[in-house]
Amino acid sequence: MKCLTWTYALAAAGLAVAAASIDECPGYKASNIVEGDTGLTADLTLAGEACNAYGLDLQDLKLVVEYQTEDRLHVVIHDADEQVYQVPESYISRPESSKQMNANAALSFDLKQDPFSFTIRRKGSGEILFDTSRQPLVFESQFLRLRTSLPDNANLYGLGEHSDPFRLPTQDYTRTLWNGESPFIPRGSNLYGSHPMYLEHRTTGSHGVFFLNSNGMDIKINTTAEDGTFLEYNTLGGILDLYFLAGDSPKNVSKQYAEVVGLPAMMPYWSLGFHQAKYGYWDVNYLAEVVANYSAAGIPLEVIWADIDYMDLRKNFVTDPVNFPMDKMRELVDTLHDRHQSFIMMLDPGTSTNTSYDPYIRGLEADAFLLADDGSPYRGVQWAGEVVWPDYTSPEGVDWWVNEMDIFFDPDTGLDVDGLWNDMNEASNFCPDTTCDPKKHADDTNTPPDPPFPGRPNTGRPIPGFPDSFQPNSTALRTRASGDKKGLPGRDLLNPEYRINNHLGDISDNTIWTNITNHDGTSQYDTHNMYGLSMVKATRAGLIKRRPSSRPFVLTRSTFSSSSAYAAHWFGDNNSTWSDYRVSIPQMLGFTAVLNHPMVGSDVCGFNGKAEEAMCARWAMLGAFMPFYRNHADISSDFQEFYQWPSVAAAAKRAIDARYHLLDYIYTALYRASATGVPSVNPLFFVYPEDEGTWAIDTQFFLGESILVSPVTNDDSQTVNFYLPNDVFYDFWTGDKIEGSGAVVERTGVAWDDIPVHIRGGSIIPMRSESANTTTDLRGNDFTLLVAPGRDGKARGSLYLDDGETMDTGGEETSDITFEWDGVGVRSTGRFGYKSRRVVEKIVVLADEDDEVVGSWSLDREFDVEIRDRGEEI
Ligand SMILES: *[C@@H]1O[C@H](CO)[C@@H](O)[C@H](O)[C@H]1NC(C)=O
Ligand SMILES: *[C@@H]1O[C@H](CO)[C@@H](O)[C@H](O)[C@H]1NC(C)=O
Ligand SMILES: *[C@@H]1O[C@H](CO)[C@@H](O)[C@H](O)[C@H]1NC(C)=O
Ligand SMILES: *[C@@H]1O[C@H](CO)[C@@H](O)[C@H](O)[C@H]1NC(C)=O
Ligand SMILES: *[C@@H]1O[C@H](CO)[C@@H](O)[C@H](O)[C@H]1NC(C)=O
Ligand SMILES: *[C@@H]1O[C@H](CO)[C@@H](O)[C@H](O)[C@H]1NC(C)=O
Ligand SMILES: *[C@@H]1O[C@H](CO)[C@@H](O)[C@H](O)[C@H]1NC(C)=O
Ligand SMILES: *[C@@H]1O[C@H](CO)[C@@H](O)[C@H](O)[C@H]1NC(C)=O
Ligand SMILES: CC(=O)N[C@H]1CO[C@H](CO)[C@@H](O)[C@@H]1O
Repeated sequence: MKCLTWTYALAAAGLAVAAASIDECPGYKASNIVEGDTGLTADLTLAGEACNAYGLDLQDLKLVVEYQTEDRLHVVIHDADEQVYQVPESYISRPESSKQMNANAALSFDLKQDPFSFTIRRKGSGEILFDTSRQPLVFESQFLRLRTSLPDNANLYGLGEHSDPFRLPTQDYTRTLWNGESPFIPRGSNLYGSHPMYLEHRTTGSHGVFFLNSNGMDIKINTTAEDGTFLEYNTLGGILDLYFLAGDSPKNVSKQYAEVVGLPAMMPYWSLGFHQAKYGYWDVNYLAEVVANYSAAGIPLEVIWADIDYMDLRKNFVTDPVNFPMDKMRELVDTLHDRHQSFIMMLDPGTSTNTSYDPYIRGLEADAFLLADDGSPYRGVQWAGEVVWPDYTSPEGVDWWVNEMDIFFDPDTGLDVDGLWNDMNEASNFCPDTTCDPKKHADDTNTPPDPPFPGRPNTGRPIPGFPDSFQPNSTALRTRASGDKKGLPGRDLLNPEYRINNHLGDISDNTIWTNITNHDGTSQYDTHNMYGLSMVKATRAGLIKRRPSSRPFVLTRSTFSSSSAYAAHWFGDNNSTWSDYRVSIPQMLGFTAVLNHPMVGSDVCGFNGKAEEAMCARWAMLGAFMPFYRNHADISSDFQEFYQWPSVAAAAKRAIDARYHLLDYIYTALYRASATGVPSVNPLFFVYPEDEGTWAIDTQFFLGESILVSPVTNDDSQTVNFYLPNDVFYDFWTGDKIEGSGAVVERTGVAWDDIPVHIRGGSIIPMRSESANTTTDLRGNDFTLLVAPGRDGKARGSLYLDDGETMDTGGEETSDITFEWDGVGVRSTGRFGYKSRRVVEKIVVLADEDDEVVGSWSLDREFDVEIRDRGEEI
């Protein structure tokens, strides 16, 4: 192995190294620049005296630039020895590179040698998109800094998870990325997930920048007199691994990001139904009663959820023998299935250390858990009291988890669940900090103490002797070093000198301590933000093992870039307030449009606190137009099922009725997202990128690309002012035509069971002609095509059909049908692999006088139907 850099060697030898201020950091000098047809490499050398501001400056770095596709440029700056931690492929596999000839690329990379900086430009226009020249690069053992200059008041989106405006502030703003338990989704803070991806929109187009780095970080966005507007990454480690995405339409940025991190998983059809959950459904009878009460109220319920209440003393994989006895739970699940309803249960990562708990004993034998420095399982406190946590990145951890799922969810002897819910996976630890004694803390907080903890053989906590990590070459020119990319030795993994702005305090507070080593030799310090990602990968694997041909459904609280390939996401423990009702829209837009996460939603009516009737009615309607639609509340909150208030029940019925009419339209939007990476829900500027009036809007959205939703957002109000782009729209409820002029429209007297929804002219919406009480019944209904002609008199739309549940049919048994209206008739073309017995039974053309034609057009093959007289239209 090569020598460490000199400063590093000094410090490792215990010699004092002087620290200077960050402003005195010398930057780097580039040399040995080798340009090839598909990229470039260079050596970077520290350009002066080390500043050692928040760690030790690394002397020698390598720059590797690769033109990966026409639209994607990859820039990596890593330590020459490749010892510094890099995100392992086991979490996120890297995209294929087609190794584009530099000459064909949409972006260009230019380098300044001394001091080293670089710019990314759009070829053609020469417009600069990213420019690091205003500040020297800092690359230290526990701190990296890179700043890019931006246009004044840049339009930036993404960098989730947060509860801030969709278009991010450009003044005095810090986006901290460090996954943590975040009750009440505080504004301006780190929340449950980390996605270092932003989209910037300009009059000249959109581009994206994805920083593939899992370390804790502060991303500072600010505007100062000297420097104008800038964005600055301040991260606690890892390497600089940047993907530049050329766009230039906003939607193309979304697709290009999906190409990097992977396409989202397709959801089962049933998961688009309405879901009900609550922490505090205290026995199996109660679950059944909620289901029955929904039926009695005539409100369609698709899925009932069991929170941790079902567990025996809050332990995964065991039901409470008194309140949720297994035989009765099995009966519940069978009954739900007979009624065409589904059942989802919670699984937390924290695993009880109770010695009479078989899953724990099996996990110990399997070496499934994260280990402390003495080789015993690392312990903390979670719902089950003293717990250990699986290492989901290790084969031992995954196999153990999948096996426990196999046993507990065995359809013949256990619970035949339809989907799973992964919570507390940031990971949350009720031990507040590194002074916490888990047993004592569990005692003090009245979590029953466990019997004495058994010793287990000291495995020596080895850092496994991996061969040089194999990575798909990110450039043909890349040279490989001897390092294992698992992290520099000698770092302070608990208290790095640079303090990120974590709302929970130190980086080890309320989570798995960051000095814990994973089975693969990496540290929680580096991989913390991906714990939830590793958990959902294992949970999905477990679901696939038990039903290999069924599309799994997993819901997760914690996410990282690429989680959508495995799970849906809800926005965590919000509050029952108007503010959190409103903020669910920017939260959704961040995830669907920028972060490649199409299946998302918030806890409808709010999780914490008491839901007010009027707010819950509004939220019931808004939630129905979001991809994931679930009412959920805390144990300490009042019951807030929609049937609790007549007005809310009325709103929910109307909303669910509309949602179910539109369910195949929504399903098609999710299919499109999973097949191509385009958003399931679009901000207005994704559809009207040139209209500046749309850029900051985050109280309205397009479900898919054609359904404009403009809810009342003010507290207790019946008035809404919403923006209508310069285009033609049709009221979804009445069919009335309304000409938009790129201005705000006021709507008063919006009843509690109403929500303004418009169809964008130029669209054809495939709808089920009738709604139903379950999605199974819904699939038995025929279709109506709603044609909403645009200003040019034309319209188009599409419909994706499959059986709703089979995995990977390879497209053969699916249909993807395009409908086109030319002013005279509707024509259908496309792929017709799904043999449906349902037909299009009606075509309605919205106009000043609606045309309506009844027939029976098969969805198994093309049709061409004339609706208006050829002479009648222009
Ligand atoms: C933004 O810049 C101002 C002026 O220099 C400074 O006072 C403030 O701390 C900066 N904010 C952040 C988040 O860095
Ligand atoms: C978007 O990407 C497609 C290729 O996927 C390309 O044909 C099209 O020109 C791009 N459009 C814009 C506006 O970037
Ligand atoms: C179901 O409805 C009955 C009758 O209104 C009510 O007494 C009961 O509390 C409800 N149960 C649940 C679980 O909501
Ligand atoms: C992590 O830090 C804690 C608190 O200082 C210490 O007790 C523990 O031994 C350390 N664990 C490891 C694995 O280094
Ligand atoms: C361990 O679990 C068993 C079975 O649920 C329970 O009876 C016992 O009280 C638990 N022990 C502790 C220390 O919590
Ligand atoms: C990576 O590059 C090296 C050096 O050019 C070459 O020997 C190796 O075959 C490449 N591997 C792949 C997977 O392209
Ligand atoms: C949560 O909402 C309740 C009303 O339901 C309110 O009283 C409380 O102040 C809110 N808490 C926070 C932290 O916003
Ligand atoms: C749904 O169920 C209610 C009773 O719970 C019934 O009145 C209604 O007709 C059903 N709707 C459909 C479409 O089957
Ligand atoms: C904790 C938190 O973020 N609370 C928010 C709740 O809603 C109010 C407005 O109603 C916000 O001002 C708070 O920031």
